[in-house]
Amino acid sequence: MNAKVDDLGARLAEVKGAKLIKSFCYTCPWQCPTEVLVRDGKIVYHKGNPESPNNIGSRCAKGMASSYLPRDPDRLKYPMLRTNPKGQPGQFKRISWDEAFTFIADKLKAIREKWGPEAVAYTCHHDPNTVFFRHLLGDLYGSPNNYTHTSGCEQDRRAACLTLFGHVFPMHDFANSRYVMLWGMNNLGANQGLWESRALIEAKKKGARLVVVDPNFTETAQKANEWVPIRPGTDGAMALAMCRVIVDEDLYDRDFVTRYCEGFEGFRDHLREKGYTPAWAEGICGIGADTITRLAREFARTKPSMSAIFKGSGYYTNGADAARACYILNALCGEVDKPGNLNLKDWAPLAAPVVIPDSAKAKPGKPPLHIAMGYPLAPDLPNSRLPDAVIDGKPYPVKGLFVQSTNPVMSDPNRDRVQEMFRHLELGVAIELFMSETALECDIVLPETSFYEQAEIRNGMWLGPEVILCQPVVAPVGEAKPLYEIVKGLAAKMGWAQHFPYEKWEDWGELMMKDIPISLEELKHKGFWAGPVRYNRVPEGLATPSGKVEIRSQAYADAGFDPYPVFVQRTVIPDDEFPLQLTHSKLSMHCNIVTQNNPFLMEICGENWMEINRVDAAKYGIVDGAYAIVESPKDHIRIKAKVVEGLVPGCISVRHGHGFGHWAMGSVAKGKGAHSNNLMDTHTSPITGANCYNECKVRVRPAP
Ligand SMILES: Nc1nc2c(c(=O)[nH]1)N[C@H]1C(S)=C(S)[C@@H](COP(=O)(O)OP(=O)(O)OC[C@H]3O[C@@H](n4cnc5c(=O)[nH]c(N)nc54)[C@H](O)[C@@H]3O)O[C@H]1N2
Ligand SMILES: Nc1nc2c(c(=O)[nH]1)N[C@H]1C(S)=C(S)[C@@H](COP(=O)(O)OP(=O)(O)OC[C@H]3O[C@@H](n4cnc5c(=O)[nH]c(N)nc54)[C@H](O)[C@@H]3O)O[C@H]1N2
Ligand code: SF4
Ligand SMILES: [Mo]
Repeated sequence: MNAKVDDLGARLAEVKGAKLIKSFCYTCPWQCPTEVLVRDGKIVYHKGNPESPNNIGSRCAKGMASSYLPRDPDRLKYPMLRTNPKGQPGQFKRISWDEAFTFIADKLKAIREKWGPEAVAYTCHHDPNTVFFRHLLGDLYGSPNNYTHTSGCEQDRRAACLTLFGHVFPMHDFANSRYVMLWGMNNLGANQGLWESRALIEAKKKGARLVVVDPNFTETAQKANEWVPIRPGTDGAMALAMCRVIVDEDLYDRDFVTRYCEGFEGFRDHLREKGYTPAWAEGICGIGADTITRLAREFARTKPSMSAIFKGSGYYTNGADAARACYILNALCGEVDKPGNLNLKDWAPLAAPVVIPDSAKAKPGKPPLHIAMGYPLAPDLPNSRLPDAVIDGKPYPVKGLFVQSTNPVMSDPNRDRVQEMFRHLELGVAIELFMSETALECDIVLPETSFYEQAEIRNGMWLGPEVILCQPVVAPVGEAKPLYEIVKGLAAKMGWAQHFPYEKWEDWGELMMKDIPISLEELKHKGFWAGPVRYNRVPEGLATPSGKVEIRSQAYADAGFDPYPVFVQRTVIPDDEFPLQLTHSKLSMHCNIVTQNNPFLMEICGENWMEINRVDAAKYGIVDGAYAIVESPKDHIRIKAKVVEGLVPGCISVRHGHGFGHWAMGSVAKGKGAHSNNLMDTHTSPITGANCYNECKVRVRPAP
């Protein structure tokens, strides 16, 4: 007891008088603003920024545990150059930054000379400061292939939002909603953003009805008024049938669809011609026609309401139109961008951190890969098709690849093919915190600083326009550099030093802030700038080709698809030999791949597992808590089983499959849990180019 009191006293003394620095957390993509207390170059305490409208002072366990990052002994400390041939586990030697920049610049010049600038591509996930690389590789080098990792993430949702609303990333105004229908969105598991999750719970306390459509009885489903246990990959059928009820029973908002929607009448005819009725959908999704009809009536009659998706339907090849259909429910009922709806958030007018004159800009000679690959509607690179370009030269050869803050060997489907891809590159560069599985396949590995060691200014993920600031609070680990310094060093070797003239981060920070109502100094003091939340932007005209909500999409028609959403079956259907459908969902205590080397989080959740329904478990001899073998036509994994009641029979759910089973990364992460991404083949959405992680059939048996 006394020891504890003494510890507390010592802790308080440490915190008292420490310097408070406003920053943000980047452990997951939701970037909660924070306050970090620093003393003698060490983080002594940190918490959410109580003034910020997003997280209002709170942080999740992942965020709180994240201050381990700058102390993690497994972090990369120096640039490393490969010393052995590719195809074997990489061996590396330490080199200087100058050698690293020279090596990369020489390769970049050689590739441009021989293959053209488009033969170099860039992908990232958590995209701290990626904007600097875009100026270097895009504007100056001339590659049109600067991408993020969206095809591994919410590519279908993004495409649906762009098509319908001309908006890339609507937020969710749960707080004001009376009826929330979530399609495979597990806010209380993968906390979509603390403030959104909190707003959802608050709305529910105030009496909003929450309906969760998900094959799994998730953390969010457990808190819902109703769980709709849909069969995997069938959301499109159910949403289209709900649309049909709303149209046939005259429950739609006539004024809204007439004034602000493109193609309502055509859609009504389309639903009837295709026979999209609740009775038809029942046979596909396993939800009774009477339930579908009732949900449609409830949704249309309760206002304000919201139908929202994130990743759930996007795990399948038919996910793009499922996403469109889920969102059209909002449009039919006139529930778009009003309080309690999807919010077509304004972005803060952040300027570029560097100014490249037009005269210095290179002109790309070829279209970007996603266009050349035949995915004109893809909002980002169909990255599981990248191996086709690298290995087979289709649609054109890619010879150089930068991967920053992304670990595609772990996170993309079909690991074998992704590893094979890296072995065919003339230049593979990983910009990483750890010697990741992907870094192991590269020629050169550059250590980047973590968000505790660098600055960044970016748009925040809140309803209103918001600028958030990340400030360096501790010294870089080893010789790690922030991306803006890496770009500057590389630019100098390429002969473009004059375009990156900053000496310190505040120099580019000032430039970015020039159109924001507060100065950089004020931003440092406050940590964020938030503008007013706005609603009702639909009458102002949207950023779609027609300016309206496009229920009918000409862009789809031009690309050879039905201009209205249709339902087709997913690609991989279980059979006698592989009778179960593989599905995935994320864990509350981890975020993707970035958290498994954190000993605190690993103590709470040290391995992943697969969930299986009691009926299937009995059939295949699977015992709760024991290990099982999950086998697909391609590979198998050994994973702990959890026998549950709440999972649709006929499928299993692997929790956080891509973030466990590390064979590299760090000493804490290595060897824990199972990695499911080599079970599946490459399946890509024909419309958006999204990776389809659940297009996979499996069988299970007890592990020997
Ligand atoms: N704690 C935590 N937070 C995170 C992350 C994390 O790893 N951990 N990751 C972050 C990232 S990168 C993202 S993209 C988001 C993801 O946020 P979510 O999309 O909410 O997360 P997932 O767990 O992928 O949720 C997918 C859900 O879809 C369900 N599902 C599977 N197939 C179907 C189907 O056919 N139909 C329907 N209706 N549902 C289906 C799964 O059972 C699962 O519950 O979360 C972010 N936040
Ligand atoms: N089977 C299956 N696979 C999936 C999913 C699934 O549900 N099931 N979900 C998909 C989803 S939604 C996503 S978003 C992707 C995510 O997968 P990825 O795009 O690979 O991204 P992350 O998992 O966030 O991070 C990968 C790497 O970034 C490094 N890193 C972390 N912070 C920093 C930093 O500040 N700087 C640098 N340079 N590196 C850093 C980490 O060490 C890690 O190796 O995975 C997808 N893969
Ligand atoms: S929700 Fe994400 S950004 Fe916020 S504290 Fe948790 S890990 Fe950090
Ligand atoms: Mo994601």
